[in-house]
Amino acid sequence: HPATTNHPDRPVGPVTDRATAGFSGEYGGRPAGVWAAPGRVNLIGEHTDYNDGFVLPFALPQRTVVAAAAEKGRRWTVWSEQAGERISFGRADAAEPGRVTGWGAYVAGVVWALREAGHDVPVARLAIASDVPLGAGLSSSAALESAVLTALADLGELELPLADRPALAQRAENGYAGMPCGIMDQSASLRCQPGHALFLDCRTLAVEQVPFDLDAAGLAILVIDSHAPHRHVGGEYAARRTACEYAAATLGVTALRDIAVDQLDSALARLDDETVRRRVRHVVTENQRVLETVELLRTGRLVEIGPLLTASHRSMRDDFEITVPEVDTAVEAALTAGAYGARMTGGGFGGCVLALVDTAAAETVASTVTEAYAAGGFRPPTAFTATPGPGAVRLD
Ligand code: GAF
Repeated sequence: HPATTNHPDRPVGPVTDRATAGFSGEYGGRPAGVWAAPGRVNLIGEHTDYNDGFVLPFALPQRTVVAAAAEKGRRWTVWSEQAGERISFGRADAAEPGRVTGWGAYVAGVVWALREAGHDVPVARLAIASDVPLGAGLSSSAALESAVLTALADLGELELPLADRPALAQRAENGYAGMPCGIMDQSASLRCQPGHALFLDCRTLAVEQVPFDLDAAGLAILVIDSHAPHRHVGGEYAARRTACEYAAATLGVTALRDIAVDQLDSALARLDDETVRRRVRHVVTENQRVLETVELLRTGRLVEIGPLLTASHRSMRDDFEITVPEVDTAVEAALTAGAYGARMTGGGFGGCVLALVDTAAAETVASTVTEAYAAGGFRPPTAFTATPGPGAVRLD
């Protein structure tokens, strides 16, 4: 993928080679296999997944790679290039959430979730390298879970249909790592296909691969990493989720998905808290924007999704209140520079902005954002263009 500006501190060499070399360096010999799972950007549909709603992510070219081999011992051993350390854990650790913490919790969590689901997980040695930026809202944790899950499923020849995998990876994160996320990121990392966005109904888990051929249309998605320090991410995320669940219970529905956009006003009239009303308005209108975006993409009207992206951003800013000045600045600067639409992507409170632009305009949009950052006194952003890549795969 053409980088508009390079990510700083990126290790040298292809990520696959780094994982394989890491395996040989740490354990000796060759891995039995190499697996990869991508980070994602979400085109539209934010904070809708845990409301049983709709999302439309696509897989990034940046991936997390696991080189691994089953082994006879009793402990899983895991080396991470990004963490610069090697950890190990046994069955008892993998049986009890909280015993492995930090980045290792995502690996132990996958072993835990698989075992809880009754699978005979092979003990293994793993070496992990990644190009997915950490803490940028591009789902580095889902990429890690998905790569490890895919590796262990193959090594153990586990009977595990693709459609069932995202829920297991999500369970690792909810139940072991302790983050109450929805199912979008793991679904994206595991189920996306090149050239397509993944339209996922988070209630039924039905998927539709929606064509999203940016190259053919002369368009690009510019991903701008705001580098805003993440503030209160975990607590704020959980608070949004609680507000949505409270609203659904008050309205007598299973989830906010059950409120259609033409029922919004009457639903709002039955809620007495202004903050809760705003949260509901975001979720209900956001679901509708996803449906409209999918409809446009099905008929190849890519440029026309721009206003929906921007409306999504304003809804996150004003109603869901999950943006920060850096991402608001990036969105407005991108629009000023001619983007068709722009929005923050991911859970919020920092992270990345995506902008739909003419390929030829990507550089200009990126530099306009950089200038706006300088004027605002923010740390410089970084940016790259992304086209939809593949979901989790075995590489070797
Ligand atoms: C984070 C979560 F992990 C997802 O499940 C989703 O809720 C997203 O925030 C917001 O749309 O990425």
